[in-house]
Amino acid sequence: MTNKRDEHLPDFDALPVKPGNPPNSAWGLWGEDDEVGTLNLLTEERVLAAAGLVRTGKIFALNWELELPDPPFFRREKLRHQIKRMPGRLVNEDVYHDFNTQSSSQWDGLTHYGNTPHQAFYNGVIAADITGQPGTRNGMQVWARRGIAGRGILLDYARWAEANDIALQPNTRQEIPVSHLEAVAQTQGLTFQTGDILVVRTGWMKWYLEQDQAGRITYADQMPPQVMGVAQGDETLRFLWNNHFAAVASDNVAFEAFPAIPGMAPFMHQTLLPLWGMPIGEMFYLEALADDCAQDKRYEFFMTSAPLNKLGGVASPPNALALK
Ligand code: UVW
Repeated sequence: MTNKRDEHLPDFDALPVKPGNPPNSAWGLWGEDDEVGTLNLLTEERVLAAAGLVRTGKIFALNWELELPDPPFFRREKLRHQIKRMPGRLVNEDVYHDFNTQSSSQWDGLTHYGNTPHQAFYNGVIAADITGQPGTRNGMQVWARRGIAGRGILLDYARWAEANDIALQPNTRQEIPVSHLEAVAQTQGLTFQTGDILVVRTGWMKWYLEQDQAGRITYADQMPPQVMGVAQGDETLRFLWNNHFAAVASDNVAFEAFPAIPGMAPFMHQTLLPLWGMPIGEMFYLEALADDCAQDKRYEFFMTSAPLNKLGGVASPPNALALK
């Protein structure tokens, strides 16, 4: 699988960008003070080109219901919604209680995971820099003010696996290897481009939606949940970095297979977020988009996302749209 490279970016094996920085780190590539990481790849030219992918006017909204999954995983808070009725007026307001941005569809932001060996977040930010107060570093307000838009590409792994007699076990930590991702892209006629937003439909959410409430409770009771996802390890890191994706997202709980196995490949969150500044999207609702892509055989689209403008926010509902 070739990538249409149109600018000089270091290869994975040439990382770190600056000697002395953590291995595999891109710190400094977009400036010492940069707070948006690989979103820098969403240049005006790329956004403009991606907008040209809108041909039918169809819109696919990628947030899952805020009430799902139910119960949330990792014992995270379950959103409670109060409709506040204004006394004496025919007027209502929303009040959200226990709104944990990690409980449903989300972008993991650059303060969600640090890199444990180096005790640092993206671009060397340390825990003490993350205050949630004016001057706080790497918070969601930066992405929110910038906005996210570009060429989204869907790899419908679940459909490809079914067509290739590969049995899916979404409630296990079944790994999707790079060779399969590349085979899906080839089957779908996709060539990766620098700055693509990679969206992988693993089949996890389809499986989850088929479970009854008792099954959902049993599954969420596992600590941690077993989740099918992209394989952990250097081969995947090399694939993600060398294709220079601006962000990655999937329909599952962690993008990567979960949990990580101690002594085996490290949890990739600790590279993507703190070393590259690469947003990780989780539990994106991809079912309707995937059906449409299968129908018209177009797996590329204009993708937009407006994260919550919250000072110091760690994560956000993606509020992402795929426009075709
Ligand atoms: C995991 O760490 C598994 O997922 P999240 O990014 O939601 O914390």
